[in-house]
Amino acid sequence: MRELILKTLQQERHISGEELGKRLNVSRTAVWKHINELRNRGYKIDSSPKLGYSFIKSTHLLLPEEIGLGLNTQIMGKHIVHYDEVSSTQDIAAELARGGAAEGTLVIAEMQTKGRGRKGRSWVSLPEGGIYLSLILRPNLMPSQIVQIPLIAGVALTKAIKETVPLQPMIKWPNDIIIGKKKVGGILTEMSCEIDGVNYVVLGIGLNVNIPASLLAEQTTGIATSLAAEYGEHTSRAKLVQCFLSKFEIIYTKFLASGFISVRDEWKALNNTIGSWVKVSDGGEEIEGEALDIDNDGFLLVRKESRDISRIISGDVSFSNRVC
Ligand code: BT5
Repeated sequence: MRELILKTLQQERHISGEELGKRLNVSRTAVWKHINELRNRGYKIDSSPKLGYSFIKSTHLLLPEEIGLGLNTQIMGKHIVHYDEVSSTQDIAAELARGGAAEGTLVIAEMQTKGRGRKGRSWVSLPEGGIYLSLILRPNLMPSQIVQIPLIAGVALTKAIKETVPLQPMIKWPNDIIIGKKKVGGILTEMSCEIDGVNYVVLGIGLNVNIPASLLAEQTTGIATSLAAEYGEHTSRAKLVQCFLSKFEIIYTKFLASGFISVRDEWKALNNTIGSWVKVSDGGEEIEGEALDIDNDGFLLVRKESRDISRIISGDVSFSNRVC
């Protein structure tokens, strides 16, 4: 109902409580309660006896109604759960998934106290400046194919950023979004599975949007950047989330139907890894060589100095100045 009220308020310049109630088939008192709730959530809505209610300004929070309004997806983000603060959106989403939440359920928070990356690393999650979201997926895939999900999510996220802000982000294999040499976003995929099938996947996205460069530098030892630091202007996080969900839905549908091969060319067009001299470590062994290509399963192909080619499923990439 709040979403419908907002939509109507944004369409009309002014509207009385009575007319709003009539259109949405609720009482004037119910309208008044919803308007107050919207005001409490940061929306600016004026009211006057002559003109009725007037919509002045949206909230800056990533509220479900703010993301839902104008979202053109069929599955992704059709159910949204919003928190001001959580330990990690991944944990909440996993709990919901275990309880049977539908594919596309989105958990989003203004900040996280224990945001995490891969291999137990932490993700710096500052209040109201970033996007911290987890999306529940229920793909009919083998567990071994789940490593491809961060790759396709990277394509969706990079495309969404490019469409929203005049910047040139790139994907660093396997799960980083980079602008220049700094990291602006990261992707984390966690799953629950049996030997022969996947129960659910939680796809986590962290993106530094409106966080000042100075704050990030303090917290991430200079390796991170934000859209605001690069572009110099504030970006609507809600628009960016909408855009990501819509792009992700298209790419995910294609991926489920035809595999990573159907997204591979788009991935290649957006990545900064292939063609570079890289060191890839997976915690133990380190492989150094030229990143030649990504194969149809999402593995990175690295040609070592010995000319042998390694096929790498996951790891951390660092670049060296050496020319291939
Ligand atoms: C990632 O891990 O890049 C995946 C990050 C996923 C975060 C999202 S937020 C919503 C959801 N809920 C969660 O709890 N997590 C997901 P990894 O490749 O392991 O990179 C982690 C490394 O990135 C850290 O060790 C730092 O070096 C760096 N880092 C940490 N916070 C950062 C930030 N805000 N911006 C850029 N780099 C950061």
